[in-house]
Amino acid sequence: MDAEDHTKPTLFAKVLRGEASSPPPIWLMRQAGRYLPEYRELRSQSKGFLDFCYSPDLASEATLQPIRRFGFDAAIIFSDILVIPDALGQPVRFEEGVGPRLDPLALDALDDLDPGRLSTHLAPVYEAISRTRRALPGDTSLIGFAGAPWTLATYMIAGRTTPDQAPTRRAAFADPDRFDRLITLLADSVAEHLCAQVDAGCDALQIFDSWAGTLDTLSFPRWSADAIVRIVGHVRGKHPNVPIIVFPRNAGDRLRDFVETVRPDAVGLDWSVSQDMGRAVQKSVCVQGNLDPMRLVAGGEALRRGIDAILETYSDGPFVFNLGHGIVPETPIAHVEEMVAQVRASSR
Ligand code: 1CP
Repeated sequence: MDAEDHTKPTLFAKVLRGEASSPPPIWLMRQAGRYLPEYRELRSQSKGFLDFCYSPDLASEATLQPIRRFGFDAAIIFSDILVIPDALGQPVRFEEGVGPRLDPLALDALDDLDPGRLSTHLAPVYEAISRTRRALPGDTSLIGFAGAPWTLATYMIAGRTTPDQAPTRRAAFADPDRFDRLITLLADSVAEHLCAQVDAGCDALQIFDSWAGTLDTLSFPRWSADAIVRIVGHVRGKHPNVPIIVFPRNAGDRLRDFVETVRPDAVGLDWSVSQDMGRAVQKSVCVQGNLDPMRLVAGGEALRRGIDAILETYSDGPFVFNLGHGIVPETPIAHVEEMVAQVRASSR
């Protein structure tokens, strides 16, 4: 791939700013990863998953692989949301077939976290971004990302994935003042990391609040929406023109208030978001996503119908084609090719 001029706004950037496009731009959450044989081959060259993320050559190559294969409109830098706790001094390990493992953080040990380490610890991520930007075609955007404070806190406090985030909900309700301090520390760390990714060459950002749906009605505004408001404020203060996508997974009927409070440039729709809700939020911001990743695994009629329904619902306004959550490792590559072809052949 030849590096080209990337000073012109890409199709993806124009749509995030509110233009409608048919066909829409397309990329996939977790588009680099285990469903690609070339990723599995590259990954076997590195011992641990985080070592892989901190190797600029490998991380950059993994970012470019799905772009070469499918020509997506945006690349997302190959990294992980858990680099933030790792950088703050709470080491993260990934166990094969098990997932992330951390020594659980107690809320009375917050002073052990050290935001002063972020920029040095994460320097390899920024190096990977600069290399990737140079190698990408000019019409392909490069997305930087981070986890939202609530989602990061769930891994830091439980030390692992849990189905309903009960350990973190209990800890937060038991000691809300200390939990607020953790959320604020994370919001400021995330804002710093996102700004550094823009400085290194990213032209759009996504904030993943993958576990937003586990918060109750009282705590959702405080620990999901308000924490993200703080991040968006900091990032826009430094980089007013870089579009920000926020993905509050399973926010349910709180999505409308979330969008009004956070005012992102775009909002990611998980696959449970109804057409009515999706269209209502699309009146004020660009929407992205909504396709159940299992339709992409199944393929055939289930996939074609799912794609058609989403294009029909959202193509009149600003819309980015994507899944309602990350692509799963068992996804057949042929189904991804068919999906890209169907989306690119569509027009209003
Ligand atoms: O060895 C491997 O290949 C491990 C699998 C893997 C991959 C490919 C992990 C471990 N992380 C990643 C990369 C990753 N993670 C990206 C890369 C860029 C791309 O999208 O192509 C991104 C954006 C993420 C973001 C991420 N990591 C999220 C938010 C999105 C989501 O899926 O909700 C979360 C929650 C994580 C934590 C994480 N990292 C890895 C795993 C298996 C998990 C999830 C564990 C869980 O289910 O809680």
